[in-house]
This record gives sequence, structure tokens and C-alpha cells, in this order.
Amino acid sequence: MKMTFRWFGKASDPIPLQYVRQIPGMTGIMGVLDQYAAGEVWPEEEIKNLVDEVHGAGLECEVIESVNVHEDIKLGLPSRDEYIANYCTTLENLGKYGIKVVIYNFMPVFDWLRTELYHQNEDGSTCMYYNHADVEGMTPLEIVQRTARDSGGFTLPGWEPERLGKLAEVLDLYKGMTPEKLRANYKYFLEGIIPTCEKAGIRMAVHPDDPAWDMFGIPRICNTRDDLDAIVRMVDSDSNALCICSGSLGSKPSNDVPAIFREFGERGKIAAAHVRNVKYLEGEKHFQESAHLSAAGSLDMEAIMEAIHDTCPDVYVRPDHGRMIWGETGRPGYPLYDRALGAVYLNGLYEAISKIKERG
Ligand code: DNO
Repeated sequence: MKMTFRWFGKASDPIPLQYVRQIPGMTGIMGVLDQYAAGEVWPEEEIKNLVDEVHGAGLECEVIESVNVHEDIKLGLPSRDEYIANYCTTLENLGKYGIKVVIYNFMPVFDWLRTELYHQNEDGSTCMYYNHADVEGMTPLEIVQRTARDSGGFTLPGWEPERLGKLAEVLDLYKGMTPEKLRANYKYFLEGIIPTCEKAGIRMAVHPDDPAWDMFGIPRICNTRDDLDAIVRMVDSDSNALCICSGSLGSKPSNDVPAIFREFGERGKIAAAHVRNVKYLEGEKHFQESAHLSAAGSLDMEAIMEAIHDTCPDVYVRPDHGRMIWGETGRPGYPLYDRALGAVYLNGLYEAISKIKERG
């Protein structure tokens, strides 16, 4: 297992790389060039600068999260071919600088979605929180505005202003979208990029829908075991792989997260993993992000780490979101302290599992 940390680049991440390196067991980052909008080519020089900088701090840079998929590709518009060609050029450029895994998602319009970014906990910490009842009373524009307002000036991954600027227009284009059409568009995309990935030595790792259900009547097709199975079957290639995110899949209590890790790990389909806990709250579609510890939430983190240990021990893992603790301020979901605690806890579980299994 390679423990990594999501890092947004010097210009936009308040956390210095040196601090990341000081977290025990940290091997590298999951990096991004978020100055480029979906559909744009990432230039070689910028990729080189990022990789050099990370190496200079004594860390690895083998995973990129995310290269976002242009909405026209998800919609299946004629312009998709041009965007797929650009995506391939970005992949070729990334491959030249040692990138091995690219995490992406195929969620229409919205990436992850929460109704509160700073939900107050009893202990004085804050966390990200979701209550579907609140979403039902809001328009998509209202939720975008609220998220932008509450994000404290930080660009949130998947909520880039240029992407959401044309929200009404994009939502309109999704009218009549069905899961079948979306799957067909997804397959077309994979068929367009996977040959390039194979040549460039890159594995694509799709991130599940977060939360794990349709939003605003637009279908989502990556949030159950069967959805993941359908995706890996769309194109049969080692480069067509998954990023299993325990918190995203885990938002739906009927998803057996450890079993999903175990199955797709055994099938050799997990290229990356986001590991965090969620706590189910009263009613349906109502949860908060909790500390990583099993006892703090609803997921069995030991069972998840054991599945990783047994089936995909070489995978890139990151402690996913964290709470804001000890007075830290910064990008919601991406603080230093609580993610560092998460990394150390997950490494601790892994060490214990390895040693107990070795002893037999
Ligand atoms: C949320 C993240 C996601 C993820 C993308 C991958 O915090 O896990 O934004 O990076 O869905 O494209």
C-alpha cells in the first residue's frame, strides 16, 4: 500500500509539501493542475514543474486527481471527439513524467455534493454533512451558490467556477438523459482513451458518485457494485480500473464496502483508494463525515484495510476528507491535521493486519 495525500499545488494549497512529508508513512501525493478547465490540454511543462516540485520535497507523484471529463463527452454531443482527443494528449503528457494512475469521475454536472461544509460537531470540530431533505428544498443553482459562498475562497475540486458558470444551460442539455444513454456515452469515452492509456502506461481509476444516488433527477451510474462491474466490462483492459472510495460508496448503507474492496481487489481492478468513514444519521440519505476511526462512524475500517491488504496490497491509498480540528482553517474537507491522523490510523491498521497474518 502506498499512502498518499491529495495536494492542490503551491498556488492553491495552504499546506506546504514539507508538512505532508512529515506525516509518518507518507510516500507521495495525488496531484492536480486545477488551473486547466475540463477539456483543455495539460501542457508538458506544467506537468514537469509539478512533478519536479513534488520530487524536490522527497515525495512521489505517480497519481493525478483529477483530469475532469468535459460535459459534452458525458452528454454525447458531436464536439466530444475533440475533447476526447485533448484528453488523450493530456494522458500522453502525463505518461511522459511518470504518472501511473489518473483518477476521474463520470458524474453529470456535479462532482461530490454536501449541504454543509462546516457542520458543527459536539466536540467543537466541524465536518462536511449531507441531508437530502435540504437538497429537495433547493435548486441546483442555490446549492452551487451556497457551496461557493461557504468554501472560504478555496476552489473545491469538481466545483470549479468556469465549469458551473453555465449551470442552467448544462442542466437543460441533460433533460431526457437516461442511465442507458449515459452508459453508452461513457463506453464511447473509454473506447476513445484506453488505447492511449495502454501506450502511456496509465491506469484510469473512476471515482464513484458522491453521494451514491441520482441528483436533481439526472442519472448517476457509478454507485453500486453492479455499476462498477458494468464499467470495468465496458472495455476489457488493465487500464480501465477503479478508485474505490469508501465514503462515497459508503453513503448508501446497502453498499457492502469491504466486500466491494475485496471483490474488485481480487479481480485486479483497483488502481486507487480513498479511505474515510461516514456516520449515518437519522432517516434516509442523511450522513456526516466522521473521523477515520471505525468507532467514530458507520463503516468497518479494519475490514476495509484487511480487504486491501489481502487483495490489492500495492494500491495507492489516501486518507480522504478530514474534519477541521485544532482550530485549523483551509479548504473544506482537505485539512492537514485530521487527514494526517487518518493516514496514521490507516497505516496502523495495515501494520497490525500484516503482522497478525504473518504470524498465522
Ligand atoms: C472529493 C473527491 C472527488 C474526486 C473526483 C475525482 O473530495 O474525492 O472530487 O476527486 O470525483 O474526479
